[in-house]
Amino acid sequence: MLPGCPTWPKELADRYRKEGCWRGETFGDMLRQRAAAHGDRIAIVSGDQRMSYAELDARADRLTAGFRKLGIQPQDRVIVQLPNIPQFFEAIFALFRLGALPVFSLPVHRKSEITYLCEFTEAVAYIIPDTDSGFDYRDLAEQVKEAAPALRHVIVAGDPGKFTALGNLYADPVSGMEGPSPGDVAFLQLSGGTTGLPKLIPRTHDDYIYSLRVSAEICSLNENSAYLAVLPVAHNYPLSSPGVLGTLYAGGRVVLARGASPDEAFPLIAEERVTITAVVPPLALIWLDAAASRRYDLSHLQVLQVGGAKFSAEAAKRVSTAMGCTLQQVYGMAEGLVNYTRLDDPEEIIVNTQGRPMSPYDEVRLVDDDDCEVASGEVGHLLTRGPYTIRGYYKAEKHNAKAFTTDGFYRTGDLARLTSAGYLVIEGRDKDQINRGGDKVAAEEVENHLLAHPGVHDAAVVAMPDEFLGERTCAFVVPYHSSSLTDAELKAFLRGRGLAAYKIPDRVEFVDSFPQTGVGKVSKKTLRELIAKKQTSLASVPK
Ligand code: J2J
Repeated sequence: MLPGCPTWPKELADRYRKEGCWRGETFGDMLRQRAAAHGDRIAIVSGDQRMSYAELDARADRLTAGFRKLGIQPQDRVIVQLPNIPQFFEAIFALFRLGALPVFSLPVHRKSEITYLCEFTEAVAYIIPDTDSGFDYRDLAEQVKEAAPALRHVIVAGDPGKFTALGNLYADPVSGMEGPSPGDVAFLQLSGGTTGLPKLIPRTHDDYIYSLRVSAEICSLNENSAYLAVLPVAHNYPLSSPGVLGTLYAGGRVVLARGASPDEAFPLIAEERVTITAVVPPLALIWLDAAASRRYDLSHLQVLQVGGAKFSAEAAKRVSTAMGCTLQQVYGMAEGLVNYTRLDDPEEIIVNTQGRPMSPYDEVRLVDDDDCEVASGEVGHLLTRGPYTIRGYYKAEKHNAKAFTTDGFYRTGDLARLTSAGYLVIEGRDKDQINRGGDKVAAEEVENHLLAHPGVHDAAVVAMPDEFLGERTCAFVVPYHSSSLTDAELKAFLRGRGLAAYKIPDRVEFVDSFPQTGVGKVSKKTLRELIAKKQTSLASVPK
């Protein structure tokens, strides 16, 4: 087991095995079995390219050999920053077979995030595309290498420039290689984050495959299913709920979209006869409007999943008519627990709740500030524990003591209530995070970057309501008296530090001081109210 990864106590692990949750599978075996069962069936569609299960299996084997030749060892960490392309799958299955650990980063991450990931995980390699969406990842890699010299290899899918070409690594498969055990950590997933530095989530083969299996069952996936991946596949939601891996688990077809707009996604839904896809609420709103005016055949689409942030009931009501399919609300987290509304649930539940836990072994508690259970139907802090919810972040002992209870429940930071039918309704959040339409921004991380500016005395980042994204970010800044800071200057400063674009504050408010709570802490609640009010009064000014 990788050092620094807390795991389940023996009696619970034994129970999860005995009850058949953990079946002793690994990702490497899973692909091998699917290739044996449906070798000729198409696993991945990307543009004109169609890759069968047998091909994916063989290419992953050849890449495993290539990675090994390069010196990548079991348990080595490898940053994977690839968009929705077939090489993503070849690379991760090759790493899984080797027992090396993908560290999933998102295509939007930049120098600040990637350098941190490299350093913190002591990554030996970094896998990127050459360019994507007009951005040259080789330039980014150059900056990252300078900042993290321990990084040994930059591997490029496409034109490698001065780095190593992924395409040149495929080698003759080696036999008799001992792979990882089902209980081993398979990869590190990125947490949405609430602290200055993002936390890493260790997921084992056993626990993650269990979550895929149950998710695929709940979504009725089978060999005839086609899942359209519009969100970036490295994110936990399109990766596993049931996502691309759940689809491969079920022997279905993964269709990769390079863009999420209706003009890119709708033709794919029609041509590839897509049966299920997953979006975040702002994208759902765009699709709902577009479905009325575009004449694409969406008739094969059975399920539109919406999750990652709260989907309003008003919008939820429109899905079945506008898209001609069933809405499934998904409330999940990379740390584990995922909730789904069921496909045959009554409309009232589908529209008004964020689903119920996928597994009968998920334990969910709603508690008050003193960790005492709230009365039934009341809003409380949601705590959870179960067969696919982590017991601690990677190398984060101090933080883990706060983020988990002594009996191993994860403190989700979400405020929820349970309906009488056992469904969760998300009512808010008590974590220091802004959910920008599904993109999570840790306030403290952005504040630390702001504080690095010599003209900034203090900074507090809070959410402000937004009709489209649900929330946007507002940075309240106390400048030094002598400074003549501007909004544009601060944003440019953050960009210059290599912060991902979605973390750059949408709005900056300069103030003389911060309102305080009774105990002298910055009152973010007051700041949130302040900016919400300011927005409302601005909105009501006659034009
Ligand atoms: C309200 N808040 C939600 C929802 C997530 C499936 C689906 C989503 C994620 C994900 C995921 C929400 N309504 N429907 O990993 O497997 C907020 C909560 C939660 C946090 C987790 C999956 N769905 N959220 O979004 O790790 O605050 O995972 O704790 O990115 O998103 O974020 P993340």
